[in-house]
Amino acid sequence: MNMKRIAAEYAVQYIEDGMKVGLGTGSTAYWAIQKIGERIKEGLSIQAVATSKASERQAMELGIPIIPFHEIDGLDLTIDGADEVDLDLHLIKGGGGALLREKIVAHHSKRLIIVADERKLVHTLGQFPLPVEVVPFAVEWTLNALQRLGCRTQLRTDEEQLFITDNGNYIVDCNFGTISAPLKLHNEILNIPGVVDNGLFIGRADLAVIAHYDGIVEVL
Ligand code: ABF
Repeated sequence: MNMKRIAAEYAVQYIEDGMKVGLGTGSTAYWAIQKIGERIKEGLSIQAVATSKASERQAMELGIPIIPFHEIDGLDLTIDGADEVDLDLHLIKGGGGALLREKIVAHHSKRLIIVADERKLVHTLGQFPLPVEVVPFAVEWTLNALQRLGCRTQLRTDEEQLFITDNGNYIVDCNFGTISAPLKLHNEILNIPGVVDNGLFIGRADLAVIAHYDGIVEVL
């Protein structure tokens, strides 16, 4: 079994009957949703919201009850992936282009459990280009403002077309190299008009389930 699946299935153990659950996005969260679907067939009773159209489709195919946001005022638990996890559990997310919905869902969850294989664990964030969601209007000026923060920017494409998020925006991948002050950078980026949000999740994760290639599952 692959490490992402081991981490994801381990985290699904934290889900209890009656919970309201946030479903993450990406190839690791995929396995958590699959496992939840299995548990639903065994009688688990939960309500869920998804952090992307892709995860929502997967959940509905598995019979996981997806509920409208107006029917609940928050979530008990969200299980999601990440691109980088540091030892303070600060994250870089957004490699899958879903960072805005992921951050909204994480913000309204009592617990956020991150699932990843050991490759995602880093001492310092930034090796992975930081995804930033921006509106299309005046995007060139927004790119310039991001570059002035000290990064090389790349508008994300998908099969030679500009990548469009579920929210109709663009993703800019920002190469900072290393991010020594993630909270400061997070706030500087949010201060740029045209930026919707960025993939720095500072102090939002409560737990990280890391699957190592020697078979050990580490809970941070
Ligand atoms: C999603 O999962 C994204 O925020 C993150 O980029 C991605 C991690 O990718 P994967 O689990 O496919 O390695 O939550």
